[in-house]
Amino acid sequence: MTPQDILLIGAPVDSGKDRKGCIMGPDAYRTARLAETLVELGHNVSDLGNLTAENTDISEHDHLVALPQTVGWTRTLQEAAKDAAPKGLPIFLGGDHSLALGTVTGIADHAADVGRPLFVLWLDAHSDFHTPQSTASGNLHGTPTAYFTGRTGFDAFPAVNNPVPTENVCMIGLRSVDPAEHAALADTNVSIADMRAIDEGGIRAPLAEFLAKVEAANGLLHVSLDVDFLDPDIAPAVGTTVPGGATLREAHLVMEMLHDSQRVTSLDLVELNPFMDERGKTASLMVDLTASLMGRRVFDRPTRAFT
Ligand code: NNH
Ligand code: MN
Ligand code: MN
Ligand code: MN
Repeated sequence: MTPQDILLIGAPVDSGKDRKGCIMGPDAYRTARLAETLVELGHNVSDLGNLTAENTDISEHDHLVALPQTVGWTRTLQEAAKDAAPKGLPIFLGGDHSLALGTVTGIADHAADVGRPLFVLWLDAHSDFHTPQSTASGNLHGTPTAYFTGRTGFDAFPAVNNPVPTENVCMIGLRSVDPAEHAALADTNVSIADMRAIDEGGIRAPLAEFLAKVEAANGLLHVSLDVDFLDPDIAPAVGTTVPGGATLREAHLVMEMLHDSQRVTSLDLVELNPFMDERGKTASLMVDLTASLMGRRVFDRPTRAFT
């Protein structure tokens, strides 16, 4: 396994929805021994500590939750992502999913700097494809995929210099998509494997197809892992649980395939709400999944058949 330079970047973003608690996410990952686990796998790990959101002079919005704070986080995280990407593999320790407004657009600027296309794998129960106008909840954690693909309506936010083409985005695990998102996604080339597709054909095929595209284009790959991608029985520490999520085995297979691809260049771990966890089990599972992504395995394949 090739050792990598991994940068842990704490992003205790809690402004993307009403329910509080994701502010504790970065320290829960530290408590669950994320850094030590990655070091044991042979990687070089630097924990850069936690970021704080830039102040803005934007006013509160009557429908959107905490708009000024989320715009501030977006600015901070764009800069942090752009700074970190040339130095190694950044892992953004969330924080709610609104952090991806900043991480993905910052990484996209980096990709443009190095002249490589950026691909995004969105592992989530939700598509997060709302604009600030279409969101019914006003929760901006439901908007990052719309923002980084260049949809209009994000006037309060920094202009997106390098939108990610929708054909470079793959969403796996969807089972809660609002009508406005559904309608908007129909006009895009986003690849989608919802839970029905996974039930019928398995989780391997859509991911393999997407990874082949990344490989063919010599792309960078950003992975955004929302805790609610996972079934709430195994990952209860999230505000928006949706039954029928990915199993432990499906999730580990995704991570192992991502490792085998050697394509992942940045990662978000988002929506962990430690206040809702059961004896740290969700935080520990997220650390285990990250370990699989970074090379932990039981056997090198192919496993020898016992005769
Ligand atoms: N679609 C809903 C909304 O916009 C839920 C989004 N919640 C998430 N996204 N947890 O991953 O409010
Ligand atoms: Mn700037
Ligand atoms: Mn999400
Ligand atoms: Mn979600």
